[in-house]
Amino acid sequence: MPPRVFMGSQASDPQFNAVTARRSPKPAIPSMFRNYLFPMVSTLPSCASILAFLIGLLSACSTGAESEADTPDSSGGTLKPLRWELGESIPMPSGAFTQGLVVDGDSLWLGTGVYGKSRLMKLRLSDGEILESRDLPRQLFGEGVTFLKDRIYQLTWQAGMVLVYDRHSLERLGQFRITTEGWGITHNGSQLIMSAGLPNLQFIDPASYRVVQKVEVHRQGVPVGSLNELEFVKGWVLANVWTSNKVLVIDPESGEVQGFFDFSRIAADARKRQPSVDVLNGIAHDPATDELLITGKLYDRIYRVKALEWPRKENKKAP
Ligand SMILES: [Ca+2]
Repeated sequence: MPPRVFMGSQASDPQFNAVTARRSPKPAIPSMFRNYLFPMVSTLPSCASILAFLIGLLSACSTGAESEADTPDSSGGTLKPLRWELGESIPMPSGAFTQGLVVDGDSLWLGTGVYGKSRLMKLRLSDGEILESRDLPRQLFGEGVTFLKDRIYQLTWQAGMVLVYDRHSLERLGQFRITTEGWGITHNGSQLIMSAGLPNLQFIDPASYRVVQKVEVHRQGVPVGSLNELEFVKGWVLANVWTSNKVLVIDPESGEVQGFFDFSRIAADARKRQPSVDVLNGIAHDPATDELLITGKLYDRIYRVKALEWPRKENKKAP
C-alpha cells in the first residue's frame, strides 16, 4: 500500500539520521502532492499500485543518498528516540483526514482536510463522540487547529487564509491572511505558532495577525523541514515530520531539535487495523493525564501515550 512504500526508509530507523537527512528545506515530495495523492489512492484503488510506485521512486530518489548523514548530539553521541509507553485509545470519526488536534478540557478539537470534506469538529474526549461539526467551504482544504483564549484558529493548506471561530459558539468570526501554506498550528499562551512545511516556525501575534518572529528549526546546523502538526507541551514545540513517524521536540527559542519520539509502533498498529491509512499526523496534550494524544490521517483511533522522558531543560539555548 502507498503509505508503506512512502515511509519505508524511515519507519525502521531508530536513529535521528533520517529526520535531519533532509538538508534541503524542500519536502521530499513536492508540496503540491502532499495532500491529494492519498485521498486519490483511497478512492481509486485501481490506481494505487501505480501511485505507490511513483511515490516510492520519488521518496527513494530524494532521501536515499542522504540517509547516511550522521547526527551527533551535543555530547558527541547520536540522538536516540525518547522513551514512551502506550495507553488507552479513543475512537476517531470515520474517514477523518486528520490535520489538527488539540484538547480543550473534556473535549477535543479536530480539524480535517480534503477539498469538499474539510471540517472543524468538537469530539467528546472520553469516547470520540462528535459533539459539534462545521463544514468548510468546498474550495478550502483544512489544516492545523488550535485555540487561544476565546478563539479557535483553523489553517487552510494553500488558500493563504486562517479561519477564526468563536471557541464557545463555533460561529465563524472571520479570517486572516498568511503568506505561506498552512500546515500546523499551536500557541505558547500569547502567540500562535505556525508551521508551513518549511524548516521554521512562525510566531504570530493574535491581536494584529502579523508574523512577529520566525525561528529556524535545525539539528546542529542542519535545517529540519516538513514540519507538520504542532503542539506546545512543557515549553517545547512538538512537531510531526511529514511522511515519517517521528515527532520532534524543538526548543522554540533557539529552534534546535533536542529530541524526538518515534511512533512507528503506533503507525504499524493503525495500518494493521485499517490498511488504507495515510501518514501519522496529529498531536495533542491532555493536561489532565499528562498524556500525548497521537493519531494520523484516516486513522480510526487516537492513541494515548505517556512520555517517559523529555530532553533536559538545560539543553535549551538562547537563540
Ligand atoms: Ca496539535
